[in-house]
Amino acid sequence: MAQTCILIGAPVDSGQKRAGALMGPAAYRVAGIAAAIEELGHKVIDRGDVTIAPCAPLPHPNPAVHHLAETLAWTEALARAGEAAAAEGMPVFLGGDHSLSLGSVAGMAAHAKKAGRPLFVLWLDAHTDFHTPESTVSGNLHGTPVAYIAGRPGFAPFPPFPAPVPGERIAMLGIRSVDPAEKSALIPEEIEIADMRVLDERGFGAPLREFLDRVRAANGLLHVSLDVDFLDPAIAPAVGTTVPGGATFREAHLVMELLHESGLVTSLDLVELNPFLDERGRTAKLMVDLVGSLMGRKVFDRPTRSF
Ligand code: HAR
Ligand code: MN
Ligand code: MN
Ligand code: MN
Repeated sequence: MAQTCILIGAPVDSGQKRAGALMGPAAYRVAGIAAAIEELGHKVIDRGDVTIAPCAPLPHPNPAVHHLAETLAWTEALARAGEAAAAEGMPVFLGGDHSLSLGSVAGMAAHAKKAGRPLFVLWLDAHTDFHTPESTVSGNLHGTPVAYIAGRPGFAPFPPFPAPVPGERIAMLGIRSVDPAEKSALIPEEIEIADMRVLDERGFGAPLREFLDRVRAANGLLHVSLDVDFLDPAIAPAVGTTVPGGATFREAHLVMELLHESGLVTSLDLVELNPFLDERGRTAKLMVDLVGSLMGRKVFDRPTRSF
């Protein structure tokens, strides 16, 4: 089905300390993201980059937390831009570090609430990003969005999350780096975590299909958040937080192909690309290629599962 994709540049780099993620939106455009989507028969509207005004510093009781004011400003600006875009098509957020999902998913949650449909979130990441600003040790707020989305307390001065997503509507794939405070907070949650141990044994297809079946049964909206470090660093070096043992080229494409076949994806984040760390654009190009699979590129024009 032809879609209208709304590209939203989110040059956010306040959620971590390594400079360069703010070049992400430009790198995706240079790598041809619009053409890759259009050649599959979809319409693309590029809204350009969201901006924020200069911010006065905001203190936080956890002294590790840094760039709180900027991250808060991005959250509000991206939630607004995202909610507006969701009314017109499928928002695609071009990041920017993963703190942008504090805003992108807030916008999708507000949209889902108005539409009277439940929002589901698929987190494709090496990390669980389940810290709160109070629990983070690094102070990097890119490690917090899932906790915000799930409605964990401890996010002041961020606005309350519009409609917190219960754990059973969140799934994580690719997990292989979790901090102790995140682990203990995740234990009572019903978030489905397919870590690499599970994926080595079951593959990516079965756990993903189980989650997609639940989204379909609930007539849900589905937000996909794709962190570059979901991928193995051997194929995707352009990220500040590489963790060995990630998804291979084929595994990542399978995930995207299954998402396409499901017809359920209503919004997408592309996060953590740091073009300054890339090798001749290969990571940006791979991410664009994966978006192609998500939007329907296939070898033959028939569902692969009919084989
Ligand atoms: N858990 C670690 C921290 O909070 C690492 C978080 C890294 N997050 C990302 N996005 N790169 O997933 O600092
Ligand atoms: Mn992440
Ligand atoms: Mn990550
Ligand atoms: Mn970090």
